[in-house]
Amino acid sequence: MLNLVLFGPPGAGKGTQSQKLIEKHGLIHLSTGDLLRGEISQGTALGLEAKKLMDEGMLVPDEVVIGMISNKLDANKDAEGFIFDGFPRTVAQAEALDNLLKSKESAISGMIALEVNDDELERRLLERGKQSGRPDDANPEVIRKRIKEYNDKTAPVAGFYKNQEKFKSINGIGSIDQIYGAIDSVIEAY
Ligand code: B4P
Repeated sequence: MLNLVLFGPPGAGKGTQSQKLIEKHGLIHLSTGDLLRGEISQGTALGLEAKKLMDEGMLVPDEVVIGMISNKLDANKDAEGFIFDGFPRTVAQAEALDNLLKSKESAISGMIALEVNDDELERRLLERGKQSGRPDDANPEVIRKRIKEYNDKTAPVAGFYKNQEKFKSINGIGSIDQIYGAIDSVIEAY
């Protein structure tokens, strides 16, 4: 079973590369950002609560996203593996994921981190915001807040996987295909 964490700051290319990976490897794509946006578009109570935080560039509470991932793991018991995109985003989420997978006699195979500098992140997200209408991509202040949240709360998750010798970092600047090639050669080694 291949369980991959795709890691990196907002706009690093996690969602973009996940789409290519699921086509080739037949894994289930679990993006907490997409799941939360699904709740928002359905107008659920969870979605309404999440929207306020997401529009300000803040993280949604751990218990909310852990609950969503737990439900998805239960609903996909026969999966050949998962790509976790945008999760875990805190050390508490990483610990919870380890426990959820352990209870299913499984584990994370590895984390691949996409390295991209802040100026390029801001440029990409503002560009996406022009077409997507995502409120969190439209405003430079919110984008900077998201990058700060990443540095404060999410970056330490890399240490969690380094301690388990499951961390690999990749240059996230270049063409989408070049970056995909680099990710794929890491996966081949698992
Ligand atoms: P996400 O939906 O995960 O948002 P993201 O980090 O912006 O997505 P991603 O990084 O995948 O974007 P991509 O690079 O593909 O989260 C949104 C919000 O949800 C968070 O701020 C938070 O509030 C909440 N949330 C989600 N998960 C949570 C969790 N676990 N805990 C708490 N809160 C949570 O795309 C960016 C752009 O770059 C695209 O336009 C793409 O085309 C472009 N791009 C990609 N690769 C490129 C390349 N190589 N060159 C040029 N452009 C490229």
